[in-house]
Amino acid sequence: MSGFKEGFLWGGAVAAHQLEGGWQEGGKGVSVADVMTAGAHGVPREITDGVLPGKNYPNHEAIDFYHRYRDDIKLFAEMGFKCFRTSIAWTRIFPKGDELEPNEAGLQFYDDLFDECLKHGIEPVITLSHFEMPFHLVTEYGGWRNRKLIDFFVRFAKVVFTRYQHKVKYWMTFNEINNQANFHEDFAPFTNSGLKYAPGEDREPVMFQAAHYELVASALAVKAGREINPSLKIGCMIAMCPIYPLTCAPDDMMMAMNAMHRRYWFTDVHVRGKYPQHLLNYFERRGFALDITEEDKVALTQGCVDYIGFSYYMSFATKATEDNPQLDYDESKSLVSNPYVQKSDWGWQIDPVGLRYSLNWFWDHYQLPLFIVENGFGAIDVQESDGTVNDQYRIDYLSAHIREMKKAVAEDGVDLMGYTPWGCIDLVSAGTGEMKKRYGFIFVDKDNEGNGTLNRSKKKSFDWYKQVIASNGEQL
Ligand code: P53
Repeated sequence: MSGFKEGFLWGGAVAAHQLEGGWQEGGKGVSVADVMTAGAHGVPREITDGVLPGKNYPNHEAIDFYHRYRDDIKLFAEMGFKCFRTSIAWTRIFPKGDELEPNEAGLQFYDDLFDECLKHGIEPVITLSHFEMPFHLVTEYGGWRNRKLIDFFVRFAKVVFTRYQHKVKYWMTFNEINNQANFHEDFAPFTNSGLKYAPGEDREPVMFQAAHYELVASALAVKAGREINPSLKIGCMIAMCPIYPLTCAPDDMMMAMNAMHRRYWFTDVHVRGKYPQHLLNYFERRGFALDITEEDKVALTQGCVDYIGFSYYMSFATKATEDNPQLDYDESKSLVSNPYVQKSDWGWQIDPVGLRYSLNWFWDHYQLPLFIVENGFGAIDVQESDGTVNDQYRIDYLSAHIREMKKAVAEDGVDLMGYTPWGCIDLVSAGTGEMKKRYGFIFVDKDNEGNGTLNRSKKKSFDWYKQVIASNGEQL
């Protein structure tokens, strides 16, 4: 017996901005993803002041899913997908973000998309905000540093919950809300929260403030969703990269514990509806005066999530150093290489056992159903002359992770709802903007410069994953 429950949600995951394209179709507004150029491993994506001529913005066309989704969903159905995780581009519904009335053409697009999924027996799993908030909310309001964004987000959430309540049961509020724990770099603050920092600005309290407004917005959305339809299941979405101590030295262990505190407190607030004491003490020690009202605190307790969605790609490691007596975690400086695991071409540490550990960690802490909504191997695929792609390395990566996931369920008793590998069809990388960092079971003919036919073809992993689903995880 594999241990995966009946109705286990096997599927695949994507996000609107990384595959749809059609960046100006149907009245869509400019999102934060539309003003990011292509980078590469070690070369950050440039965040430009609006859309500038002569720059390469890979998300504008992406893989043109906007026009090709019917054929793509047919391929997902052929693999036997039970569910398909994507996001609703906020800018299709509220092009600028602060309008009072939604854009009907955008709403209709997702009606059609969800109908197409349901026609094939595929259940849509929807993220509300996946690195694609309206750019207007950045230029006009300063992104999530502004409390007004709570209202804009909740309006958006209510509109889509109401409209799609009979088509979509599973929702998540903010994708990888905890990426912004890495506030020293520019990428996560901008993609998570539309934050651009002034030179020399004290970034950390701004990050905590933005995250707080998002957590309040998430809680209010959960509450509203339940009022609209009590059968909706609304979760959070956390980027899980468990942080190991480099050695068993007690200070290394404490450093790892502090690091986990600093990256995963977001889950405490989503699940328990309140801040952990260690974080409140930290705010006090650092003298951060945050705008957290009594009303906010009530809202947080009333919008606790139904399940925990999370991504898992890699584990991290850290160690204590003498110049850091308080053992504070700074994600841009505190990570060290783990000598026991291999790395991908993009330096991501490959650690299938870390997935079993993560499942247990979440389960031990929160006892809420878990949903692995991203996992996968970004790699350079080579198309043979006959068009095939022999991506055995991807099969090896995914099967090793599914084996560990199976142990977590069958041996450790974790409650797992489903598994949706990331980028089930090749798409634009979020971190680098590249096409060449591929995750798919389906190859898309397009390169980093935007050349290619956009034709789709099956990789070796396509048939492999089909058999995994058909056997409910027995045949790996
Ligand atoms: P890419 C960092 C660490 C873990 C997951 O990432 C991350 C990131 C941000 O890059 O993002 C998630 O495309 C995210 C997806 C993204 C996917 O992982 O950089 O939810 O949007 O595409 C893979 O290789």
